[in-house]
Amino acid sequence: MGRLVIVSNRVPDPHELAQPAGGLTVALADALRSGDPCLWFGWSGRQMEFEGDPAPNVETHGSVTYATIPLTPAQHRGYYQNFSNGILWPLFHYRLGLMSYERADWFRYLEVNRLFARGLASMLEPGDTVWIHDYHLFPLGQELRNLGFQGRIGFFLHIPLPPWSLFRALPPAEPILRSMQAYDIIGLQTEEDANNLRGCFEAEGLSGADRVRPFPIGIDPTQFGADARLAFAGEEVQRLRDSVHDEPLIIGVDRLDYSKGLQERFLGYERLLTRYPEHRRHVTYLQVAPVSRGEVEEYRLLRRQLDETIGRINGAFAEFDWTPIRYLTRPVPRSVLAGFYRLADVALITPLRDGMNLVAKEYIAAQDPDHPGALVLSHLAGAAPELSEALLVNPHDADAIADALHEALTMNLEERKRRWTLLDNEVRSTTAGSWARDFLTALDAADANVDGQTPA
Ligand code: ADQ
Repeated sequence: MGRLVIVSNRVPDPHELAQPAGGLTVALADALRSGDPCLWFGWSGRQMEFEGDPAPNVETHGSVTYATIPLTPAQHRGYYQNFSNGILWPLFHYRLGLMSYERADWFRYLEVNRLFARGLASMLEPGDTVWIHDYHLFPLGQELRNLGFQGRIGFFLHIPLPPWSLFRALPPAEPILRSMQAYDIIGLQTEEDANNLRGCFEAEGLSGADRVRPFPIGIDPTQFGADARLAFAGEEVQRLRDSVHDEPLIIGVDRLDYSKGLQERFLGYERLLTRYPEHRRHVTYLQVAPVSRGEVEEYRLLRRQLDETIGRINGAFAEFDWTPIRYLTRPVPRSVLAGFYRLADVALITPLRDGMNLVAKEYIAAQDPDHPGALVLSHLAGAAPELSEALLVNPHDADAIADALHEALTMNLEERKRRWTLLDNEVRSTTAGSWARDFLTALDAADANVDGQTPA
């Protein structure tokens, strides 16, 4: 049997794999623990000038071999900052107005995908199964086919995929969709995303709709629950608990990203304080939002906007002994966050669009079954169809957020338990491990797809 070969833009630090930090690594860690030989290929995170193709840096830890290559500063800017995060990310999160397209960036994106393909092809063996992740690497499968690789190649998209009416605004829409014909299986987070991709293929007259399937990603709820119980007894949770004096705590945890709806969320919380003044001087909202992609202009602007909004709300509503919003842009270790989730009475998670949103699932897994908190969740998160027993809100509607927060803060224990039990069953039914296994089983069962053509 051949190896599993995982390709993603970033490769986790092998020393941190026992305590992985990002959504993708968390989910894949389970698949890797099986002990079968695996190769993980991607960018090293380093930028340097080089001539010709850089040789991959190879390190083996247990059954996993990590192979990484550097990028030049120009490649990093064009492929990663501009095309992936300045063009694909906003468009795929339905924010066409934030997309700033330059053809030169598309060429860099292709150049890096070809660089990845050449670096990886030199390490591939005939029986290998390749699993490519996310929007940075759409054309990689086709580039591997062009170099003669005939084994199975699967692709999973972690972010939403917009309908054709939006997708077609991307100047290289056609070559990107065409390159996806090289995949034997294409996984998306939700049925809606899968339907959108099928619609794009159809609009371009491409086959491949039968290879598109939803595979909603999950977490490891048993492990996360154990982490939460441990952290709950720790010093940080004790300090947080002492600081709120048995008053209600609302928590939000997101990367500082415009897709997460933070500005709208703060306005929704402000509306709560205006329309339900009984919560003033009692409730505390803790938002953890570590800075992300700080080199992209749009993210710097967002950070300034949030600083101003929070300053204004705190200035208007605070008392000398009470602050309505606590805001951290420093990262908090996941092991501590898990305890904060368990302590919080309400989680407020209102992305304007989100592929899945693992924080929502982590909050559920962290709860005490005897005293669970309530989840307020955007109906535009990929997690919403599964987590339908949450208080679902439209994240653009400040009054809807205020009403849902009030309902969450005043919900009786019986109703909280009823909803949480159903939510917990959902979170346990699709885990990180089952997600990876389901995808790989489907990929294994797919007809091998040579030269991007489905066999007749
Ligand atoms: P993200 O946009 O990063 O992921 P999300 O799924 O919520 O969004 O979070 C990923 C992980 O990062 C979670 O495990 C969370 O605990 C951690 N994290 C988030 N904020 C943190 C913070 N402030 N401090 C420490 N850790 C934090 C992308 C897509 C999502 C999709 C995932 C997985 O955008 O829609 O769910 O990939 O496919």
